[in-house]
Order: sequence, then C-alpha cells, then structure tokens
Amino acid sequence: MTRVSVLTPPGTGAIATVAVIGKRAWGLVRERFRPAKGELPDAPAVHRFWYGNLGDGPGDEVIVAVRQVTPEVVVEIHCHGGRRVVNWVVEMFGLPRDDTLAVGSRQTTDSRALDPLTRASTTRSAAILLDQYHGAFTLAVYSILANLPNAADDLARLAARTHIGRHLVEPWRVVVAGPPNVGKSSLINALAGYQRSVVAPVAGTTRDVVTVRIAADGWPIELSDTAGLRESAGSLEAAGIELAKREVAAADVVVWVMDTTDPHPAWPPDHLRGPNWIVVLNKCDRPTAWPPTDLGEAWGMLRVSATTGEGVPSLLGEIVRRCVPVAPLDGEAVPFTPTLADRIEQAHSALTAGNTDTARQLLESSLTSR
Ligand SMILES: Nc1nc2c(ncn2[C@@H]2O[C@H](COP(=O)(O)OP(=O)(O)OP(=O)(O)O)[C@@H](O)[C@H]2O)c(=O)[nH]1
Ligand SMILES: [Mg+2]
Repeated sequence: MTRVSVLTPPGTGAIATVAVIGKRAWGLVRERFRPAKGELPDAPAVHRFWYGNLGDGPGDEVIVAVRQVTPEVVVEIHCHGGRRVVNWVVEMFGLPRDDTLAVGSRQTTDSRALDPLTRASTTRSAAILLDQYHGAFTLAVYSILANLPNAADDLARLAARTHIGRHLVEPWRVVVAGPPNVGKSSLINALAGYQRSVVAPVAGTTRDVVTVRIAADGWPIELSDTAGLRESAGSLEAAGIELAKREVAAADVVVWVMDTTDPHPAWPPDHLRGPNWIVVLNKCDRPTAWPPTDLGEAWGMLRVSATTGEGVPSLLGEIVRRCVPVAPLDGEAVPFTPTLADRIEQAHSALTAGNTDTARQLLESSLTSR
C-alpha cells in the first residue's frame, strides 16, 4: 500500500521531511512536483535529488530525493519545517499516513553532527549542531548542487559561516597581550568573572600561558593570558615572551592592553599587529598620565578598569563581535566540522574561479566527509 510518513519529529528545525512510500510513490510525486531544471525521469533512480516546486501555482520550494527503490520505493520530500507546511504536503497526496517508519529512521538526520554535538562547548553551539543534525547543512548543499552553476550567492552565504563551524567544539582563541604590569591578568579575571591567574604588583608575573574558557553571548571563547611583551627581559621571561608571540600569531582576536597611568605607554608592535586587534586602555579608574591621542581615536581604543569592572562588558561585546560578526539564524546551515568548512571554502573559491566541476566534486564530498 502506498502511504506517507512524516520522518522528522514535530516542531524541530527549519526543515521537515515527508516520505512517500510504496508502488505508486514515484508517479504521485511526479504529478505534483516541478523540478527547477529538466524533468523527472520515468523511473526513480536511487540517491538522486531535484530541487523545485511542489503543488499548484507557485507551490512551495522543496527537494525531492529518492532514498531507496528496493524493497520498496521511498521518495523523500524535504520541505520547510512547521506544522502548516508539513500538513499541506501530507494532505496533498491524499494517502494514508503511517509514521511507524519515522521511528529510528529519520532519514534527513545527519549523523555526522552527533560526535561534535557530544563535544559542543556551549548550548548555543549545541543548538547549531542540532540544526545540522536535522539536515540543515546537507539540504543546503543539495540545493546548491541542484542549482549549479547559478548558486554562487548561496554558496557564498554558506562559506561565510565556516568560521562558526570551526568553533562549535573548539573555542575562539582570544589572546590578551601587552607590556608587563598593565593589568592583563586582572583584565582576564574581570572578563572571566573569577580569579584564575596570579595577579601581583611585580612586573613579569605571568610566565606561562594561562587560559580561561568562557561562554560569551553563548559562544565558546578561550582567553589566554600572556607574559608581558617587552624588549629586554631575563631568560625565563624571554621564554614566556616567545610563547606570547606565538599565541598572538595563532589568535582569532588579540586584546592589546595599555596602562593609562603609564606616561610612556607601549603601542602594539607593528610587526605583530593584525586586523583583529582590540586596543584597551586599562586602569581608567586612575588619573591618566597621557591625554587621549589621535592614535587612540584611530584605534577605537576602549577604556576599561579591571579593578572596578568599568568598560568590561563593552570589551566582551567587542570580542564577540570580532569572533562572530554575523550569527546564524535558527535552522540555518553551518559547515559544522573543520573538514566541512575546508570543503565549502574550497568549493566557493572553485566556483568563483569558474571551475564548476571542481566545485561540484567538493560539494558532493562535503555530503559524506566528516
Ligand atoms: N587601579 C588599577 N589597578 C589595576 C588595574 N588592573 C590591574 N591593576 C593593578 O596593576 C598591577 C598589575 O596587574 P596584573 O594584572 O598582574 O598585570 P599584568 O599585565 O598581568 O602583568 P604581567 O603578567 O607581569 O605582565 C596589579 O597591582 C593590579 O592590581 C586597574 O584597572 N586599575
Ligand atoms: Mg599577568
């Protein structure tokens, strides 16, 4: 008997999947679906998929995929989530509904998201991974593949989220650097909201890199405290300074701390400076030893006090903006592992360079690689 089955649990994710199962499945889908390009073949071909419209008039954009042809035909319709659309799809076929198949066989689920999900560092990361588990990434790739070579915008949007995909398990690395005694460790403690690294009034206290993990606006962030960067120092400190330089080079964001009470402040060294640097003027609870300069204005310098906490929330907000300039919306596709992020970035470059075949291969491999 030919029947329909809703495979995705109700109310989850932006995408729902309805399966049409049985002898008449293919014929019924063919009658109701218009692919964006070409025509559906007479017989269902396993693992093929088409992007197009379902229903009369403009209908609704869906992806039709042939999941299996034996022992019986299963055609999946991936549609927008939400009860209204799902019911509309189900009713369109006028077939008996049988959801027993749904249990244990939610075909749209992407089991590759499960491992990162168990290691997600924040609930926000976990929510994004759950969306990918419910097929957001896979469906976005299907849809791009179905529209090649005219999917440059969609691929660009997906590629713009690779930095998020790289940081669902691994935190963003934020390094706090600057000359000795400016209050780097104090600032980290203020940011983290608790005592973690040793704070002492002696210059050169922090010799190893001490890290603190925090969740800022739901994003996992690792703050690294570094030894004060100064030119001449003892050898033990020098080792710490080398380490600090390496940390700075590998950081996603660098917070360069300066001391407002120091009449000879150290500006960020040119050879280290990068685009994702935030310059802060610490100890602003004390009288300043140097007036704000044009240079300070140009750097958009933030005034903070690690002691009173003034400006610390703004600094945290700025750190988050640098790490995640645009957050994904609920249900949006994110390439959710470093490998998938690589594939999508490479596919985007290939398509931009006009190599559609290479882009296609990379996108296809992103449906199976981990
Ligand atoms: N008044 C005032 N004092 C501060 C502030 N932040 C830090 N200090 C003091 O400045 C001194 C140095 O602070 P640290 O946090 O150890 O400085 P650091 O940059 O980590 O120093 P090194 O690890 O030695 O490079 C300590 O005596 C702190 O109490 C601040 O915002 N206001
Ligand atoms: Mg320190």
